[in-house]
Amino acid sequence: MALEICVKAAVGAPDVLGDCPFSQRSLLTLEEKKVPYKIHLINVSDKPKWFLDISPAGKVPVAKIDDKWVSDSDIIVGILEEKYPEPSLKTPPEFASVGSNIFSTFGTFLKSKDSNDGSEKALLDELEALESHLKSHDGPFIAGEKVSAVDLSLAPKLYHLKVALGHFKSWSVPETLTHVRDYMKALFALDSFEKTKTEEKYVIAGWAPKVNP
Ligand SMILES: N[C@@H](CCC(=O)N[C@@H](CS)C(=O)NCC(=O)O)C(=O)O
Repeated sequence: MALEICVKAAVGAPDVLGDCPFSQRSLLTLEEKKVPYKIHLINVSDKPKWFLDISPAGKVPVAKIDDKWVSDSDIIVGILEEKYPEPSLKTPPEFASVGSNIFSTFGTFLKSKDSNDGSEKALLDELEALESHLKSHDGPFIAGEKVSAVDLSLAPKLYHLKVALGHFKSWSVPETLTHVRDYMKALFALDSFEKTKTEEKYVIAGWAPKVNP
């Protein structure tokens, strides 16, 4: 039986794949490993009882692997790596935390209403650190020629960054950060990314209530 996975439905469109980067990360892993799966779209504003029964914290993604429901993308991705070792998506430990502060600094900058609060600089510092990693290592991905878990975690987050900052702040990754820009292009061009990405309008709809509460 195919693996089952509950992921977020789009805000305002419960039949369409939504904007959860942790859900997309899990789907990307399944796609890269070519594991067949069945999706359940969860409207997180109106969670069905069966979903709350399997996910008491009410969070997506949740995956049914070997008849057991498992929460949290870190855990799901870890189990998938063990159960389906080929192709390996293991990131060498020394690269595993590259870019790990980008999503939180992006979120703070996106929601900021004070242009002098340092939130843009905090994000730029993180993007510059990524630039410097990419510049000093062979690419196109963080661990080299092959895509690995760290890229699949970062890809949806960088997509949210591009779409939401472009929309709400007319902001884009500076042109000087050429390696980051090329890295984003390489991620977004993956077949697995194309197949699992959220339409831009739903990324915007997902962030809108957080940007303008
Ligand atoms: N650490 C979790 C985060 C999951 C998470 O925050 N999911 C959000 C959507 S992106 C969610 O389910 N929100 C619904 C809610 O909190 O009610 C993971 O990696 O899976």
